[in-house]
Amino acid sequence: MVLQRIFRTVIMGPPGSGKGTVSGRIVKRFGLTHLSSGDLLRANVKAQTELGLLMKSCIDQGQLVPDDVISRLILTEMRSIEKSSWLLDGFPRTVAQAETLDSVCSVDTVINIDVPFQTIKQRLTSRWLHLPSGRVYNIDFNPPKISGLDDVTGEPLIQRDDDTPETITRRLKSYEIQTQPVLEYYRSKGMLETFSGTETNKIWPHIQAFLSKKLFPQNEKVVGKA
Ligand code: G5P
Ligand code: MG
Repeated sequence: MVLQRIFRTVIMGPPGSGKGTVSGRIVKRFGLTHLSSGDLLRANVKAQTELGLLMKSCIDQGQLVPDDVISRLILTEMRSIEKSSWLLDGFPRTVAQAETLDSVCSVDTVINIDVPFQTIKQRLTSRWLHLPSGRVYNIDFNPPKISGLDDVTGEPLIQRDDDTPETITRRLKSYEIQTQPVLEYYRSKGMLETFSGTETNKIWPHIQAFLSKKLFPQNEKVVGKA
């Protein structure tokens, strides 16, 4: 199915709520271009760019990087996909970032994945990542076909330096203090759509149905009097 117009969506949720996992499904199902602030930062750390070297300790300690740094990085990347429908994952994370985003484009909808913190802690310590693509695995939920290797490329998987129990606690705290106000920001604008649960496989059909309706309203059956 071809989209009739450009569609811009943001996916939010606490660390480990499944933003990356659900984004992968949205990309596959709806063909949106995925832009993840965390993946971008990790690529900079891996490539040892000046920005990556400066931000590594911030990320490893579970703190947010400064608003101006991440905003510049994301807005630069967004320029190369401005003619595509996209899905922003991990940005905005503060009200200041949300205002910056608003100043350059209009977002159609904000998907909020709401998963209890207790569920998250268990998940993140068993997460494995394919760094170049951002593909995520989990020993319990979606293990790779061959242990330690990416299903698509066969390249080695890594564990993130910020997936230790202490850093996960700090990331959740920073989410509560700095990111939850962003949910309120979008809620007050009538843009927030929240999906709650403890299992991605149960949440996903609802997100899929919601996006189908938003992206292809013409396919919705008209129910009414004959
Ligand atoms: P990131 O990279 O944006 P977070 O902390 O927001 O990191 P994270 O950890 O990437 O979010 P996620 O994408 O929400 O989590 O979750 P995921 O990877 O899909 O799923 C987590 C695990 O659970 C995986 O192993 C997956 O397989 C498994 N899983 C999924 N569903 C289920 C399920 O139903 N059951 C089970 N059992 N498992 C499941 O940001 C990282 C850092 O970068 C900086 C900050 O320092 C941040 O801490 N940063 C920013 N700083 C400032 N501003 C910004 N905008 C920034 N963006 C990034
Ligand atoms: Mg992620």
